Amino acid sequence: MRPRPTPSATDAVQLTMQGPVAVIRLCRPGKRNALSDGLILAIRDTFQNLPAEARAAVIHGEGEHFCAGLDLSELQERDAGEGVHHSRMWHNALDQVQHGAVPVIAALHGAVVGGGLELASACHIRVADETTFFALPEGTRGIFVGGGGAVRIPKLIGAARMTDMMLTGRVYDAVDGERIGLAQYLVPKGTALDKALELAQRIASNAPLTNYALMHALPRIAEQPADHGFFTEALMASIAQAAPEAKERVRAFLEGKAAKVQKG
Ligand code: 1HE
Repeated sequence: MRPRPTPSATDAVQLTMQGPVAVIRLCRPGKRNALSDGLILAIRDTFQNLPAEARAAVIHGEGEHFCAGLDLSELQERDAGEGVHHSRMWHNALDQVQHGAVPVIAALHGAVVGGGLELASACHIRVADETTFFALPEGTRGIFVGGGGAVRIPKLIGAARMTDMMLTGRVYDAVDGERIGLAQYLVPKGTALDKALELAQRIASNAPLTNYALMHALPRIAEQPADHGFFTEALMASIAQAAPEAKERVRAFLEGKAAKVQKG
């Protein structure tokens, strides 16, 4: 078995804090933020070790593209066992994104392709600017998704659309990507990061237990048979509403001290 790769200076992920929001930047623009083993491990380590004060996170890419997917220059001949371990390494890293400490928003622009789309689909919200395009070139390259895309992408757009993307190399532009559910927000060129930061600040002000329920309980409830789902929902609802913070927030509304719901 090949030695375990480690992040190097060229596989950089930069972490900065903007108040309670952790801003994570893929810094490999020369290679279009292609995901080398080192970069995948750097992403894993960054999400595993977020500062305790982080309440939400934003991930974005330096340069003209969010991410060009798997670093194809590392795609050497692997035997079946090594291939399984490599894919499981990606699963482990992207699990830190999806099931880490805080909700994660992907700020997308340019190419969001292959493993880049797998990374984006592990995030909780995707904001795409007008330059964004989505593709799964694995089919063209003679390979298959291996970073959790087969599980996560059909949940966003359905298996039929993913099959089409992989069989035909279909590329969705930002408008169609938002329409089919690859992104939840479509914004003007160059503004995805600002929009993602605005959303993250808002998310960071939620009760942490509500955010936790949305990250950890909702996806599991959605997979459960209805009867189990209703029961799990009741448990989660009761835990959330019993928290002192929930009581304070509800009291503030009833006393006219909290914001009303406003038309968008
Ligand atoms: C790369 C990669 C890469 C760029 N691995 N080196 N992903 C793909 O099949 C997408 C391949 N990339 C592209 O189609 C294009 O590069 C882009 C549309 C993303 C950007 O185009 P462009 O014109 O801005 O850049 P470029 O000139 O193509 O690339 C600049 C450099 O980045 C160049 O290297 P250089 O040394 O010649 O300067 C490229 O070789 C390099 N580069 N993309 C390695 N992906 C867990 S399984 C997941 C499976 C997959 O993700 S498969 C899909 C892989």
